[in-house]
Parts: sequence; structure tokens; C-alpha cells
Amino acid sequence: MSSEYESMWRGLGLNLEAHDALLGVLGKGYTDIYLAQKDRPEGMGYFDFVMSEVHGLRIKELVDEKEQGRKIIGSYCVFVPEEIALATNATLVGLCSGADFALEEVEKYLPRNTCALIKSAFGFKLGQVCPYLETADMVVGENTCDGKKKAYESLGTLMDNLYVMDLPQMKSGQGRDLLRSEYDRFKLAVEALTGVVITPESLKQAIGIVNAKRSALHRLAKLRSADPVVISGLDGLLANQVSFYDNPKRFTESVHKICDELEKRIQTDQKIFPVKTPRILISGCPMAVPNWKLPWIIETSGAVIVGEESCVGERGYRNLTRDTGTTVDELMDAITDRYFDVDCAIFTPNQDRLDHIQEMTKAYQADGVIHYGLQFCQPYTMEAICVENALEKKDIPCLRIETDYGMEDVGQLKTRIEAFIEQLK
Ligand code: BJ8
Repeated sequence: MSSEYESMWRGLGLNLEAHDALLGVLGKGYTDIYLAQKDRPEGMGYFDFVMSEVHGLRIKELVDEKEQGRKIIGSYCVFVPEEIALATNATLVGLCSGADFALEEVEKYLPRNTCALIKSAFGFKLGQVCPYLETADMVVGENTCDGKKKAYESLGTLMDNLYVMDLPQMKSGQGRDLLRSEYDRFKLAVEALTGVVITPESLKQAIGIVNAKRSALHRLAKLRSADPVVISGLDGLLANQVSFYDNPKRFTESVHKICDELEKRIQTDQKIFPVKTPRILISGCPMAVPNWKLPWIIETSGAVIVGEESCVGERGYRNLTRDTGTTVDELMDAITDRYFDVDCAIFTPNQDRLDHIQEMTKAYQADGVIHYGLQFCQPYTMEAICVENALEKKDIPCLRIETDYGMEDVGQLKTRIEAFIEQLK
């Protein structure tokens, strides 16, 4: 893909040498992890294509959209409502942060004991290797964990288009009021950026597009609960990852196509993993592209992943937004209600998440839960202990993992995961 898009990347200010190196690693990882799988649904061909063009065709589409006057908004968190962006005819893209880059440079801005996700966001900016970031007219940061909150102060010195959204930490009346007022402030900022004033019709239409995308993901999630499984966890995760930067309507159609195929697999009792393969639910920090390390270890150690309790997973798409309102005010309320239910570990207390993990374990017929915490992530690694205790009470086996984006601990993780899988058998 390099030569074809070189001038576009240069125009975006990318460091071509570093970018080539990143694409090389990404391509190899994808080949070794994804393309090495057997019996993948044919519909995954679409996602293979999307991944092969992740910095090519999709970026070209965004650049073309910009030329036609459309604005691009980048986001690091599922609390940034895509509905508001779409209602102004802007495009929202997730900024992945799933790989280490330019670590030495990053540590001039952040302490070493910062989680890999935050470091990655800085690495992609400092290394000038992310075309999504460089295409964005506005980058939205959010006050979630302390790490992100403080990191945005420094990130703001590296870009002139960072917008920071405040977020509540408690599910109280005041918390909801804060979220609503922050969404109102965001709406005004997006209207100012795009020059488009949101109407009930445009907001309703945007809610419909995002609800359709989330409904498609619900359908896929439900099919993953089948026993025997009809799609690998790696492929299920990939669909979730792609949902953050693909065109939403095209993505929705592609997911439905896969679901049609999976339904046929269920009808014909097609098996892609041996009968009685232990079923795992992953829970914890989000896994952004190309963070496939843990699922890859799990699925090459004799288990299959049936669901992700994660923002790149069910926590991100779980609820739909009410579309019954007739005024912008009512629809903004519906959006606030929908996002206020997201049970990220930055909230305290966070019983909803503990309950949801148990519900998911049951719904997906999981034999055990692997809790994935990024090293130095206080919200998730602390909450992991509560998760484990809650699961223990229900006799659901749980393994707590703390790791980063490096490959040094693969052997050690594999040993622990294999022992856990043996226990499940
Ligand atoms: S809604 S999970 S996407 S904040 S891993 S940066 S929490 S120290 S990512 Fe997240 Fe929004 Fe919550 Fe979801 Fe901090 Fe932890 Fe790092 Fe994290």
C-alpha cells in the first residue's frame, strides 16, 4: 500500500519512515495472528480488507470527506457520543492507542509508571505515525481516570485542537447533571466546528445510525453465545475494534452479513473449535488495534473467547439510545441516559459492572473469566479484586492478568493461562 498513499501521508505530516515501520509490524502481527486462524467466516474477508487498508483507503475516504467540507473528530473514549458528531454531518473516529511507539520520547512527557494505553496515545502523536490523529479537526479527551486526565494537559501542548470533556465519577443525580451539561457544551463545540446547528431531525437520524450499528453488534454477540462456538474470539474482537473507525452504515451491513453466515453455521452444527473447548469471558481494560496479545494467547492455549466485557466490546455497545423524543432537549436527555449507564471502572461505587460480568458469564455460557488489567491502570486493576471476589461467591473461576503491550511476558502469561484452562476442563 505504501507507494500508492505516500503523498497523502506526507500531506498529513506523517513521518514516513516510522510509519512504514509501524505498518510492517501491524501487517506481520495480523498475518501471524489473524490469517493463521482456520475456518474463519467468509464475511471476515471484509474486515481483513479493512485492516489491510486501515491507513490507506479509509484515510483516503476521510481526506475526501474533509475536502467536501465534512469535519473529522477523533476520540479516545466511548463516552464521546457519536450521535452528536453525526448530527452535524461530522465523522467520529476512535483513536486506537493499542501499540507502543516512540517510548523514549513518550517518557519525556509521562512517568514510566503510566498505563500503556496513555503512553501509546502520546507515542502515536510524538512519532507522527497516526493518520487518524492527523486527519482530525478536533481531538476529544475526557476526564476519566487520573492518568488520562493529567496526560491531556501535556497532550494539549502537542496539538492545537484538543477538546477536553469533563465526566462524572459517581452515578448520582449530580453526576448525571454534569454529564448532561458536558454533552450540551460538546454539542455547542461541535456545532461551532462544523457550522451546522443540530435539529431534532438530524439528531434522531444520527441516533438511528448509531443504534443500528450497536444492534448489529448485539446480534453478533448473541451468536457468539452459541455452543459450539461459530466464530473465534479474535474475530469477534476485530469486529468490535473496526466499529470505531469504519463508516458506520457500511460496518453495520458487514456485521449483518457475518451474522447471516454464522446463523447458517449454527443450523448446520459447524464446529470450529473441538467440542467442550473451555469458554472464556474477557473482562477489563479496552483492547484497541493492534492489541491482540491476550486473546491470541488464550485461543492458542486451548480455549475460546465468547465475549468481551470491555469498551471495545459489550460495555461500549451494550445500550441503545431512546429515539422517541421530538425535541433536541429530549433527545439530548436520551443520549445522556444512554451513556450514563456505561459502567467504566472510573465510577465509584461500580456494582453495575460486577453484576454485568456475572450476567455476561451466564448469557455466553462462559466457563471462566479472565480479567485483563493494563499495568499501572488503577481503576481496573483495583476493581479486578472486587470482580474476582464477586465471581468467587458464584463459583465462577477467575484469573487476574496484569500486562502491557510488550511481548516479554508472553511465555509467563501462556503458562498461567494454560494452567487456568486446565482447571476449567
Ligand atoms: S469508558 S474504560 S474507554 S476511560 S487503561 S487510560 S482507565 S489507566 S481506557 Fe477507557 Fe473510556 Fe473508561 Fe472505556 Fe486509564 Fe486504565 Fe489506562 Fe484506561
